[in-house]
Amino acid sequence: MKKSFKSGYVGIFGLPNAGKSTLLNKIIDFDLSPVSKKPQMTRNRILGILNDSRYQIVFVDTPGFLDPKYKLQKHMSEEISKAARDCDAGIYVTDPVMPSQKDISTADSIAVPLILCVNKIDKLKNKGLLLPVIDEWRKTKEFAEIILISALRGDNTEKVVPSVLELLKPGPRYFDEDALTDRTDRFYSAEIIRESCYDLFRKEVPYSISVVVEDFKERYGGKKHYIKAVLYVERESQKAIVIGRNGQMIKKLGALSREKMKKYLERDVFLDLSVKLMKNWKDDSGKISRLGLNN
Ligand SMILES: Nc1nc2c(ncn2[C@@H]2O[C@H](COP(=O)(O)OP(=O)(O)OP(=O)(O)O)[C@@H](O)[C@H]2O)c(=O)[nH]1
Ligand SMILES: [Mg+2]
Repeated sequence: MKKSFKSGYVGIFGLPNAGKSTLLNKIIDFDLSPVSKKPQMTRNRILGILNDSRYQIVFVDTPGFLDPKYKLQKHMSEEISKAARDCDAGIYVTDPVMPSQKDISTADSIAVPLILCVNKIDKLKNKGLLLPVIDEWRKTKEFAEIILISALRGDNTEKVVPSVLELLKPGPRYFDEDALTDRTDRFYSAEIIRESCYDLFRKEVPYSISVVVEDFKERYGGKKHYIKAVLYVERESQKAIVIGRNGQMIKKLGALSREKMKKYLERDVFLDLSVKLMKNWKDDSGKISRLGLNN
């Protein structure tokens, strides 16, 4: 390996819904981390690895910062703290508006060198409105760089990696050259189902769902995957919503998830979904752990 080979862990931080996962997916050019219109999509740290002959950057997508109100959110906050502790540099993603006190204090709480990505600039008709926003951020914290981006459209996202590389030191390759993530296909299959739940269900329902893949097998010489997953809900009433009248909703959920899984796994998928009740799991550390959310 050449001496100048660079590597490092780079956390992607920000408030819920800022576009962190969208940015990660854009950088690694793969729909790895689930994205939703609704906040609090990401619950665990997700690694997205960018490989090149000159570097390996391990991006760490994190849940959005929030004040934890129940045990699951406490777990999400711990995921952020772990990522912040372990990374060499960070990207802070924010909306293209005047930063709130929460946004400022959150960015300030991260100790590693940070690049500020002001995201969603496609939403602004008048880019001049960004000048006071940038000024405000400059006053509050010293960033290694400020980049105005649209993670969704890919505007200026090509500037992110070169800026990150400026902050990284020579280092080893932590993962295989062809690795994209440290998580298994099994993990992502559960995430795809959860993402589809955010698409289909309203109000508190998607937040009350946890997905466990109980069986994940290759069939027909690897041509097809058999995936058996259970959706755990917190209340009996939610079970009825997820199943829907005559099983309509769970059928819809199965069809939507299966399409995304086929794309992700590049295989045909047989998906077996069921719904079970696990009372108030979101506020019970033991249950959160049994659901595999602590991994
Ligand atoms: N218009 C616009 N929308 C964006 C952009 N980037 C992300 N979004 C949208 O913002 C929403 C949230 O995106 P995510 O990537 O899930 O945000 P996140 O920060 O990972 O959210 P959490 O995981 O819940 O903290 C989705 O509907 C995205 O499509 C952007 O550049 N422009
Ligand atoms: Mg996310």
